[in-house]
Amino acid sequence: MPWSAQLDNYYNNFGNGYVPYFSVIGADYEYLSGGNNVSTAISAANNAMLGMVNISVVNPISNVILEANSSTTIDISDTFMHSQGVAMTYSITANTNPDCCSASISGTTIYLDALVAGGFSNITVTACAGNLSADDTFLVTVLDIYPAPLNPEGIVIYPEVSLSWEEPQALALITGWNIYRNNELIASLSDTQLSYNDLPEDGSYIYTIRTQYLLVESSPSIPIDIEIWNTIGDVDASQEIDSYDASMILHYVAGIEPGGLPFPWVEWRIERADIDGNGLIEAYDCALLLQYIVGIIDEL
Ligand SMILES: [Ca+2]
Ligand SMILES: [Ca+2]
Repeated sequence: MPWSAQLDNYYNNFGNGYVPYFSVIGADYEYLSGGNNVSTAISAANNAMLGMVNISVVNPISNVILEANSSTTIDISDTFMHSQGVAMTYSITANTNPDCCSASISGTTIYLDALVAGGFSNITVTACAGNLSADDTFLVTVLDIYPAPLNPEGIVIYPEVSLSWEEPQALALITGWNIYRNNELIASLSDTQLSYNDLPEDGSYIYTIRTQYLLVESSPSIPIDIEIWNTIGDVDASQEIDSYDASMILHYVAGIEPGGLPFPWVEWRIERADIDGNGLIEAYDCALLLQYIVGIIDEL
């Protein structure tokens, strides 16, 4: 911000009836008048200029993205400016997440140590000179180069296993996803596909998903444990046997679509509803299921 750095005494050039004045253009856009007295005007202008002495941020520090377990330095010798060129001292006055990235300063050099991937921290540097100070805050984001998929989930909608996951923040370009069932690769997907439906045989499985980065594959995601069984009696595949399953059988026998399910039922549902295994779904199957639910019989 420019302001007048020089005041000239034109007193002798003013005749009677002139009012000497000085306008000072600066941070406060002040208009100053010395009345009819030049020394008062000069004094007022000088005081205003002294009042405008400040420290400003002239080159803000850029945000940085760092790989976990890496270090870097930032030169801040051009970041701040004192309007009168007075020497300043610098310190780190805030670090919102030091567990993610530690910061220290020596002279005009900031030292950053990126620690834990997947986080960020806002770091503030303060320049001081006498009673004056100014802050500059920048963002440090810490990432892995090749992180695994985030928040993997799997649900059973018999007979399918429906898998989903989220894209991690990565320094490298993600080109796809690889699906593993019991450590065996079963599918490779494009980068835009963030879900997958598997149709395994009944059994217990551990699914993992890995991120593909061009030529590098990430470590496995958190594993997903899945059990998928064609359980006799669990007609709605809710993974438990209750009176709703018995109700579905009765609806079926009465020729009413149970729970909005269309006829004919798929083969696995018919197998689950035929409790006595005689090849037919009848009221007796419902009766057996109810006896099991209330504890009259121990097994189906
Ligand atoms: Ca059920
Ligand atoms: Ca039957």
